[in-house]
Amino acid sequence: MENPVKVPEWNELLEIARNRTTVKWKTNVNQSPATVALSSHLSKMTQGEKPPVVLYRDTNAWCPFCERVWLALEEKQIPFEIELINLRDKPQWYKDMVPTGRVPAVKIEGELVYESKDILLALEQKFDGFPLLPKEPEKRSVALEMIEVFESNDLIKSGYQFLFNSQQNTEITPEEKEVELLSLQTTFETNLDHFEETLGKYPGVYFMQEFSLVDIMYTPHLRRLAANLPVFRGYSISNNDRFPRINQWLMAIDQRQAYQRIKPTPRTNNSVMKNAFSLQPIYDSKPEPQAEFASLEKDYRMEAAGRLSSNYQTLVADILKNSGIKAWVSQESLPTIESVIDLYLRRLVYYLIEGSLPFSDRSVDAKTEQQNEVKEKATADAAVGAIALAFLRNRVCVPRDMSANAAVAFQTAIDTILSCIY
Ligand SMILES: N[C@@H](CCC(=O)N[C@@H](CS)C(=O)NCC(=O)O)C(=O)O
Repeated sequence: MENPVKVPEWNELLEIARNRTTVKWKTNVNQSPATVALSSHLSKMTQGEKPPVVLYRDTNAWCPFCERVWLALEEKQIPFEIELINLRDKPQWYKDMVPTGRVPAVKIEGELVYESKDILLALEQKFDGFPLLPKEPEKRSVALEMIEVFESNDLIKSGYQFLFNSQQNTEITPEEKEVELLSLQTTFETNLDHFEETLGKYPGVYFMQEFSLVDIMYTPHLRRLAANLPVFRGYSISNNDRFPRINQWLMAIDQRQAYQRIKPTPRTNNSVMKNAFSLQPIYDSKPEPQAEFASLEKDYRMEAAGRLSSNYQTLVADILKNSGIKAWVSQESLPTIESVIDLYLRRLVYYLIEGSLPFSDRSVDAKTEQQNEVKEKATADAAVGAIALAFLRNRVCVPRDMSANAAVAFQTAIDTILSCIY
């Protein structure tokens, strides 16, 4: 049966989505990543004027140190350009430019600064709008001291030791492993107790009275630990009555406006651990719950729709190559399969834009032979569509491909469409 509504073509879908979201991105077709979110404050620049800051960050947007700088730039509403550095194949010019060869680095009005802590302090010194350090001298020196001692602070180190260590040690028996894990957990919890206490020193949810660079120093690492420990160690910071202030702090950070387009999702944090660090999830663990409300926000649905539309060729090729479909189809039927995948991706985008599906994937009643053929074709197409969508659902990497809230909208939309297919 013909679909009652024709699904629009890609250029039309892209235009609608772009016009309905506030987020801006750059498209690099045939490169990875194909879309890169731009600074939220570029509109402050007049035409032809260069932003005052260039941020050099990792291509995959996994680096917690880059996240600190990116967050500070957004909090301080500084317009910036982005240069992506592929850490697996660093360009020689970058190695020549930055003595450590590491990311992040920035150029502030042409002047190079590297090391995330030094970058945060330099930004604070050069841009006084939206201050991220207390004005009052005594509090300011407390904040600066906390930033300085961060590297020697055992909290993050003990958290990562709890997450990684026993897995790397293959020589020991399961019983010894259990004892070791318990000891690592106890050390980490003692450090969390101290963190909990420190958060109580000033009124309000943050370290200092207001959100500051101290919070930014801790945010990326603490959120990664909060997302990964439940999955790989069965240990939750977020649902733990022992740490009420830490929980309030994590929630307040998560909701900050400037963080919405930058923060990774727990799911992406978990994938990085699985894929880049070969950690094994514990059998019965579940990822931390995602924020349901986000899927309803139109701006984020449009972002998901727009970034997918900017990038559809790469996605169709990726699905064909890596989902397993290709092994089951003949060379001659590849173009047909490709067009079915393309159609299902457009349906997904249409759903994100409109919030409804005016076409049905459920089988039609087949009374005649001709209807039967149509039904068989529709069912076969739906099977390909289901594989493509199920594959994509877990493929999205945040914030590299889209923001966290857009990814929640994207995954929720896929779940809805899948439930209409079978
Ligand atoms: N202390 C540095 C750490 C930066 C860092 O370790 N960056 C990693 C990525 S998460 C990196 O560039 N790794 C590549 C390399 O070391 O060559 C900072 O705070 O900026």
